Amino acid sequence: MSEPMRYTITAALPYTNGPIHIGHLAGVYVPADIYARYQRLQGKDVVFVCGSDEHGVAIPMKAKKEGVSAKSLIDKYHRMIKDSFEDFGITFDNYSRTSAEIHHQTAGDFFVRLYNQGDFLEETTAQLYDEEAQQFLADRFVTGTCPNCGYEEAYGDQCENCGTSLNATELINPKSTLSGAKPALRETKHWFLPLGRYEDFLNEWILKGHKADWKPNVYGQCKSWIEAGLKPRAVTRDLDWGIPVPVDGAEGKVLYVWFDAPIGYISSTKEWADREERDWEPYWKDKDSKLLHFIGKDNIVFHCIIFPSMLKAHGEYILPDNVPANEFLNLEGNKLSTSKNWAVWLHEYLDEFTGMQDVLRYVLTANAPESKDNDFTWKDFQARNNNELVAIFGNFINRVVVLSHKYFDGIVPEPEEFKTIDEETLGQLREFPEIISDRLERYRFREASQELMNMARLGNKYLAEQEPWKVIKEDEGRVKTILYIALQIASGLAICSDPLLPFTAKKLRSMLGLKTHPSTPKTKLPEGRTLHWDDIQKPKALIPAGHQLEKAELLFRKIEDKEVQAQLDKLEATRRLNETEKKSVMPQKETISFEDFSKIDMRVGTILEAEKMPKTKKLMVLKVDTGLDQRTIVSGIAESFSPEEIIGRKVTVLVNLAPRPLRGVDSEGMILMTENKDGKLVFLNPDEEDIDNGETIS
Ligand code: B3M
Ligand code: ZN
Repeated sequence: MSEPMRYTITAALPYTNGPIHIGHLAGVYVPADIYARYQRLQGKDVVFVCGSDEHGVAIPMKAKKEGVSAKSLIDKYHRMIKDSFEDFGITFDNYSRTSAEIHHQTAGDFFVRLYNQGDFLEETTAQLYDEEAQQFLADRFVTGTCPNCGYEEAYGDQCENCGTSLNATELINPKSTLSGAKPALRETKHWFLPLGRYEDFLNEWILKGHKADWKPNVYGQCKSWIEAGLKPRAVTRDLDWGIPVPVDGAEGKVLYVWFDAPIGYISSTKEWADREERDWEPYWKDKDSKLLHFIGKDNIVFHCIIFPSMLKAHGEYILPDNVPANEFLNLEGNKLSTSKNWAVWLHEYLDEFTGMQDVLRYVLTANAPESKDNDFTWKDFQARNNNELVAIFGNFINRVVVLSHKYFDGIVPEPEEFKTIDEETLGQLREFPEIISDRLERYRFREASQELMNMARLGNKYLAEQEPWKVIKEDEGRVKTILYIALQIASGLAICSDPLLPFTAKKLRSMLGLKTHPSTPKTKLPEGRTLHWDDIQKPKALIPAGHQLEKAELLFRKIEDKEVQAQLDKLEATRRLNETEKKSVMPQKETISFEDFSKIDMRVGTILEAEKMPKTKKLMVLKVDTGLDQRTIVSGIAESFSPEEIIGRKVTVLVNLAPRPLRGVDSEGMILMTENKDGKLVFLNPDEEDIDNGETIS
C-alpha cells in the first residue's frame, strides 16, 4: 500500500464554558500536536484543525451562572482558549469557532442534504418538559439515573460514568437541572438519525476492519454499543441557542450540539483553505487522505458511531482512519473538574512557569493516560523535570556545547580514529529515529517520549564515561573525537525532539547553529546541506567538522520545592472551599428588630467545673464563671469533648435565657457553639486571653 499523502488531523473542539486544563491537554491536544508536528517533519501534507464548540446547553447554563450573556461568555472563553493554545505551542493550522458563519452554513447544508435524502425519521414524541421553567429538557438540562450503570448523575444525552449515549426519556428518576422539578412529558416534533440503519456498515467498517489497528479501549466501546443494538438519535432540540434547523416546520428548533460540532472540523478546514487559497475537499473526500480524530474517551461514541454514520449517510466523505482516544487524567488523586476548580489551568501555568511549555508537554506525555486513567501530581512533575529534563537532557547538551567552546572555540572538531565505543555509540544513535517513528505512528506517545530521553541518556552516559574534561590534559586529539561524537548525538536530539519538545528543539538548533524553521520538513544547515529525520540513520555526519556553534544557553531549569508547595497550597485552598460549599447552608431565619436583639445578653465566661451527666450520652453539667456569678449550665457537648479538655476554657455564654430544668438540673444559660466540617462541636469563644469574665458581647 502506498503511503497516504494527506493527513486531516482533528482535535476535539473544546466547549467555551471554561478554560483549558491539563486533562484536556494530556487527553487530546498534546498527542494531536505531537502527531501533526511529526507528520509535517516527515514531509507529509498535514492540515490540523480545531475550534471552539459554542453550542449546546452547557453554554447558556454557564452564562446564567456567571450572570453574563451567552455571547459574551463564548467570546471570553474563545479568546482565552485560543491564546493559551497558541502560547503553549499547539500548531493548529486553523482554530475556528462554531458560531462562525461558515460553520452555520456548513452544518445547515449537511442537515438539509440528509433531510432531502430521507435519512431522518421525523417524529412527534413525548419529551421531558419542565413546567416551571417552561422548557423542554434534554442533554445537560436533565439528570437522572443511568439505565446502564446506575450512576445517579447521568445527563440526558450521555452518562459520563459509563460513556453510554442516552435519550433523555431513558433516564430513571429524571430531574430538571433548571428548577430541580420532576419533569412532565409533552409532545414535540424532532428529527432522528436512525442509527440502526448503519449497523451493518459499522460492523464491517469497525468490528471487522479496525480490530487490529484501533486502540483496545476504543474498539471495545464500539463493539459493545454495536452489539447492544443502536437506537434512533434525535439530532434536533427545542432550544434558543444553537444553529436553527433550516427546514420548514422547525421554527424554534436548533441542531443538537453533537450534530453540529463534528461538522465543525469540516468548517474549520474550509476556513483554513479559504485563507490559504487551498482546496479543502481533498482533505475530506479524497481516499488518499488519512482522517484522524484525537479525543478523550467520553467522546468515543460521537466520533466512532454517530459522526461516521452521518458521513456515510452524506455519501461524499471519507471515514476516520483512526480515533486514538485517551483515558482520563486525574489530579492529585481526584477527578479533574471545571466546576469544582480542581484543575491545573493552562493559562495559569503559562503565567506561573514562563517559558516552560515543554516541561508540561513532557510530563503530560511521559505520564499520558493512553491505556488507563492516570494521575498528575506536582511531585512527579518536579521529579520528571529535575531528574530527566535537567539532569539528563539539559546536562548533556550543556556539557557538550560548553566544552566545545572551551576547548575548540565552538567549532566542531575534526575527529581522530574511532574506538569501538565510538562506533557503538554512533550505531545506537542511528537506531533512534526508526524507534521513535514507530512509537509515534502507533500513537504510543509515552513510549516515544521515553525513547527520546534514552537518546539523551546515550549522550549523557557517553560523556560521563569518556570524561573529556580529564582526557584533555593528556590527549587533545581524543577529546576532539569525543566531542565530535557527542555533537552528533546533540544534533540527532535537535531533530527528534521537535515533535515532543518543540521549544527545546528550536533552542537547541539555534545553539548548534542549525538555522532552521521547525515546521519545514527539511532542516537547512548554513552551508546549504539539508538535515532530515532519516539522516540520523546514515553514516554521514549530522553536524560536520568545522561547523561553528553558537553560544550555550540552559535548556531547562530546576524546579524548587517551594514552587511545588505553592501549587499544592493552591489546590488545598480549593479543596477547603469546596468542602464549605458542599455543606448546605441553613436558610436565614425571620428578621428581628434591633430591640429584639438588644434583649439578648451575652457574656464572656470561664468553665470552672465539668462533669458528664450520668445516664446520658450528650449532656454535661458545667459550672461557669460569668463575671456576674458562678452558675450551673447543662450543655449538650459530651460527645465532642471530655470534661478535662474544657475546664478552664473561655466561652461565650447567653446569660439571660430563662432557666430550664434538664434531667432534674436547672440550667441557667447557654454556651454558644458551632459545628466544624466533621460535625464536631466547637466553642465560639473569645480567643484573647486578656478579656475579663462578664464582658458583654454585642
Ligand atoms: N465539545 C468536548 C467535550 O466533550 C466536546 C467535543 C466536541 S468534538 C466535535 O468536552
Ligand atoms: Zn452509565
